[in-house]
Amino acid sequence: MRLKSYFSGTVEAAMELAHKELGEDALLVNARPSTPETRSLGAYEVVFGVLPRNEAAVAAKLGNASARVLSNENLAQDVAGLKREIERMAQSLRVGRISGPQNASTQGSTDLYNLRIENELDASLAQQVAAGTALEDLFEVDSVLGKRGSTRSVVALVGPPGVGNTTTLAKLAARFGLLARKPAFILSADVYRIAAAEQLRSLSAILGIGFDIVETPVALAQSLEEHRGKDWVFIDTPGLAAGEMEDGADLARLLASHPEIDTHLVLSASMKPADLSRVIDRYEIFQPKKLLFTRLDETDRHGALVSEAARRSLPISFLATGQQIPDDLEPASKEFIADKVRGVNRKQPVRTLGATA
Ligand SMILES: Nc1nc2c(ncn2[C@@H]2O[C@H](COP(=O)(O)OP(=O)(O)OP(=O)(O)O)[C@@H](O)[C@H]2O)c(=O)[nH]1
Ligand SMILES: [Mg+2]
Repeated sequence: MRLKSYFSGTVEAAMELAHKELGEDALLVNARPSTPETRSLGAYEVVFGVLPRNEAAVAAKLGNASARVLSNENLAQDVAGLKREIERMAQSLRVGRISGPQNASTQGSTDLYNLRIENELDASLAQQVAAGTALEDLFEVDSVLGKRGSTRSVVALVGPPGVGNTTTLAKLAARFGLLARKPAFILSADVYRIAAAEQLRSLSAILGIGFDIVETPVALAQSLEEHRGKDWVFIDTPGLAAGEMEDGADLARLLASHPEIDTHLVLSASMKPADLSRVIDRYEIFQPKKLLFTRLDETDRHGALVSEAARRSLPISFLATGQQIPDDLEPASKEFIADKVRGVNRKQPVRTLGATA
């Protein structure tokens, strides 16, 4: 087993260099902030291992390498112990999950690999975690519905088509409207998908909650005024695709200009990180106050939830985990999300939704 330390400004840059020089099979053994003595060489010391079967090829390649690669004599002394550990890691990585007890020397690399590659956490956040920041400190959650201090809760869900806007609204209305046993009302501003609005009307009837379709932002504003006495108002909006944002501009202005309205941007947790980021960019016109993620049941990669919540400084409000109304919805919990990103399976703590309001 050959070990090489790379000093670099970022762990990613070191990984790139190591993969170029040592080959794609190079194993990330450890990543840690440089010591004061070695800091001038780069902010991070990242150690890679080359499995015995690849050593000859790498040795030949390294003969011509011009990059700064430092041998670490101390690490060489630990080769025998590390070898066993690295082989165990390699085996774990092949099956896609690190498992079992780990010692401190493998924890950093395991975290980094899991966070960055397996869970698609933003590179700089993954580095922060590898350097000791708790995942839970990177983002916020807030599942209190409505504007704090307001006498009533007005909640609007906005988001791209098909992510589960209407289903989630129905879950919220069913659980809060019914549990709280306070007057509630559902307004649908979705005039594009009348069938879906009619489904919501039927559900409202079953729940004994008032329902109306509002065809314009002006009608929505009037309706909000009309239902001033309702403790809960839930507003469903049409899912707007990239090319339809202009159609939603008036609605966006109305929702953004009403400080009382608690607008949640509904996003699918199974979207690719880059797409997720683009969707959030385009929904900025709605000035959402929270991010709500659906389809957690459809993905094992949760890093992007934390990346986006951190990047936008927006709390995560709820997590939808399936199609069942009202069961498959839970208030977001930091521990649950952080465990998901770490690759640990933990059941979302069961909390009474009504109690959070
Ligand atoms: N697997 C899974 N499916 C979900 C979830 N939430 C909603 N769905 C399903 O996604 C489909 C679309 O849901 P809708 O609530 O109509 O989505 P929408 O965003 O309102 O769609 P449009 O209004 O047509 O843009 C339905 O089949 C839902 O049952 C979830 O958390 N997990
Ligand atoms: Mg809908």
